[in-house]
Amino acid sequence: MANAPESQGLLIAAYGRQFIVQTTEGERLVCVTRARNHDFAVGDQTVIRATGGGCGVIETRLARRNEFKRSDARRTKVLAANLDAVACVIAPDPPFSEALLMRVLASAHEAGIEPAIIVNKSDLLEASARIEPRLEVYQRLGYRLFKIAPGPDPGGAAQTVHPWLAGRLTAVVGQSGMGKSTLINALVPGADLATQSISEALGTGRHTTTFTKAFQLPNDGWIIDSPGFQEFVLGHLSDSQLAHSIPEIREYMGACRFSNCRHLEEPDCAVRAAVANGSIDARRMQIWRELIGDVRRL
Ligand SMILES: Nc1nc2c(ncn2[C@@H]2O[C@H](COP(=O)(O)OP(=O)(O)OP(=O)(O)O)[C@@H](O)[C@H]2O)c(=O)[nH]1
Ligand SMILES: [Mg+2]
Ligand SMILES: [Zn+2]
Repeated sequence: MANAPESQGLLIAAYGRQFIVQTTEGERLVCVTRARNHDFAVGDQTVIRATGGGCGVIETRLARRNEFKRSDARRTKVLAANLDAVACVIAPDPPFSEALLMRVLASAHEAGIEPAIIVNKSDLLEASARIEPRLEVYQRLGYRLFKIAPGPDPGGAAQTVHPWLAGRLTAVVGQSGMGKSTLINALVPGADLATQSISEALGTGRHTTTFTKAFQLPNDGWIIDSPGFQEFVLGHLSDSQLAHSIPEIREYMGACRFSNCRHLEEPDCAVRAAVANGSIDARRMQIWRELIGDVRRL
């Protein structure tokens, strides 16, 4: 079918090596790629060739405006491309990892993508009260926070986040069990995503969502569901990119004795001085030490 006409489309879902592309005419095609070229992600603008029967081949993609990435020990993975925003979903229960949250925010910052923190399960009042002091740290740092309960109150959740999502391409990311798919079900009528059952939630961290998929929002814009993660390595960032991506460290840029100060053991470190006098949150600084160790290892 080498001479079937080419068309352009948005890559809206990735199931391993199979993709779904929505063409500019609104048709959805199940697509494969050419041999050895798997460099595609949800959010890519692709050039495809229909092969009949609702199928197609992705020939190439247009240059990306940005890439939202995470690494593991072996490689760097593009989770989604051409994003306007990344929403990191956390919840009071199961407990969220603040280290993972910081990593997601750093990765978004480095890619030039606007972040927000979505705090799910606000109906769990006692557990929510326990995480409140930590949330205030993030609010003070200037991050946008939404507190919602898409489980019991889908309508309220949709109303709260919709203005921020409207007209944009947003990826929803975070640990397993935080309620990402529950939120998308609240936002997209008919999305009908499987969510974790109570018995699974008590199990050993199994992920319910296993694919990355974009859904069209009713009032314009797209939202991407993604599988939960337990690890989010920033091996693709240099020490200085990492430092730039942490707002309170960025603020002290150039104030330490050494210009390449890593704020660990170095003498005359302005960042550690700020931690000592309480202007920088100590818990975040502890996570910083883990982060910089991570990058060095890779
Ligand atoms: N109490 C309460 N529970 C919620 C809320 N939102 C989601 N849940 C529950 O949290 C569990 C996990 O929800 P999911 O939407 O499957 O979580 P997920 O983030 O998509 O998980 P993965 O797909 O594994 O990454 C389910 O049992 C939901 O019913 C909420 O607002 N309040
Ligand atoms: Mg899910
Ligand atoms: Zn320093």
